[in-house]
Amino acid sequence: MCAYYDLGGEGMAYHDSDAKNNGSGALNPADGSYLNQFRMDEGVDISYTKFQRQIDDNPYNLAQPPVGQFYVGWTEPGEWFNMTVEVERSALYTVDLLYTSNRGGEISFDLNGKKLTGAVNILSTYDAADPVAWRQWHHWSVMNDLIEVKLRKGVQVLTLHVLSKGQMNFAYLEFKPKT
Ligand SMILES: [Ca+2]
Ligand SMILES: [Ca+2]
Repeated sequence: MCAYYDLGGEGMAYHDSDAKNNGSGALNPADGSYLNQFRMDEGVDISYTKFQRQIDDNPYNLAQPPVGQFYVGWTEPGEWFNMTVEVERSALYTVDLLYTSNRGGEISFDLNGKKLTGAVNILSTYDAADPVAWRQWHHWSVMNDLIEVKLRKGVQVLTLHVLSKGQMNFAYLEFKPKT
């Protein structure tokens, strides 16, 4: 889950363009609820899927996200975040991504601080048929086999970098062992 990126703050666990969380405690007002206040004092911008008024359960989805699914949004080129994971089994994994992207873009990954991939192209989920302008940020899709990564058993740190265009929402990465 991208919104469960590492602790440690700006410059250590992530880099974000502004110190404000534009989702938690802002777009989603601080009302005492877990969903609205999740990591509201962090710079990474977090929101969650809403199934009302066809926000994230809209007819332009290419994949249906779960309701109440946290995601990292308000992404800009140059931003990144670390995800420390406990790998149960050494294997070659394929990685799927649940996301939205209203203009396409590029991301890349590091593994344990070393470059893992070059620029990975993210397909746009823009759909001119949608009459609601802001909903271009809410057309969910899955990119299957986005990358392949050889992971060793134990604790590993993955970094997701936003390289170009931004405006992508990242919900989760799903790892499937290939070997
Ligand atoms: Ca921010
Ligand atoms: Ca941001």
